[in-house]
Amino acid sequence: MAIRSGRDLLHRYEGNPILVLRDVPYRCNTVFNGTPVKFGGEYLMLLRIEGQQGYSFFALARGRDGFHFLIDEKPCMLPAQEGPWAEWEENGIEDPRLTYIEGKYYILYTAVGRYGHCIALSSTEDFVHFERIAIISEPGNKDGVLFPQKINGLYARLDRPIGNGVGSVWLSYSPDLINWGRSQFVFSPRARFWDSYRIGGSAPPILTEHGWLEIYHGVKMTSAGPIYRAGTIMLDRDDPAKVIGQGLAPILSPREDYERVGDVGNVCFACGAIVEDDGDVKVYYGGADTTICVATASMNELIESCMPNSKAG
Ligand code: BMA
Repeated sequence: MAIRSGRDLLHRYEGNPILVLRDVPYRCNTVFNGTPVKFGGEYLMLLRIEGQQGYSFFALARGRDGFHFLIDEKPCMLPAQEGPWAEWEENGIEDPRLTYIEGKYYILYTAVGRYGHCIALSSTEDFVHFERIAIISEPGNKDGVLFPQKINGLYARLDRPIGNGVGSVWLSYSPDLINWGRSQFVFSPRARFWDSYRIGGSAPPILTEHGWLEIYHGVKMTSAGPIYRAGTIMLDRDDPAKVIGQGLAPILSPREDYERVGDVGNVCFACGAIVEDDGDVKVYYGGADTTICVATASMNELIESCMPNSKAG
């Protein structure tokens, strides 16, 4: 497919941004990086909110159409300030990613504690009670996304450990979601490209007829600072360490004011997507670490973006 200059593959919703500071029913600094699910006939979104004291926690927003959301009166998960989790979470919890698997919703998120960033796992069945399960990485790892089904009998996740100063995306397996191993390299930043400086998983992988579609974020460093964009990569269905195809161009780049201007400018940071029955995909992302936005594409467009010869659909 031809790359049309100046146009992103994802189509922004004309009502963007869909959530901003004034939509939060209490005082805080920013709302951004939300992860969506469909639950009981509603769209729910687990959001990252940064409090005025400077660290982040989670809140829940609810809506009927995937475009209009109301944020609950109170946060749903605060970083532990005492007890065994405090050392892992006392500086905040960030960037949740929700995956439904075997009757439960699992949340992989970044726990920011006294040793740095780790990947943490919590779960919920009802979005009222949230259960902390385990810290599932050592410090220096983030962007954990859980696959929505077992692969060859094991749970699987992508993450982004920093090795060698460069963060690459890796795949790991687990028999119980707590003990992880068999780690394998998947992909790295690409020199010269829009994702040359940093990469990381964004949305939990989506199963397609061609394999696992991963919407990831890529960062280019410029003289004015980093630019965060979204892109696509296709991973083998049975062995997701094998890359089947990767888009040359991003599917979303910061262009609108709400992506350019904010606490961290020039950021489109996706944390999840909803695949609708008609094949439309709604991708939810934070704009400039200050707003929540949504943009859509058809599943076929997303597949073609990373597999130009697939003739998807
Ligand atoms: C990443 C994460 C995201 C954030 C992005 C841009 O490293 O911290 O939460 O949106 O940077 O600041």
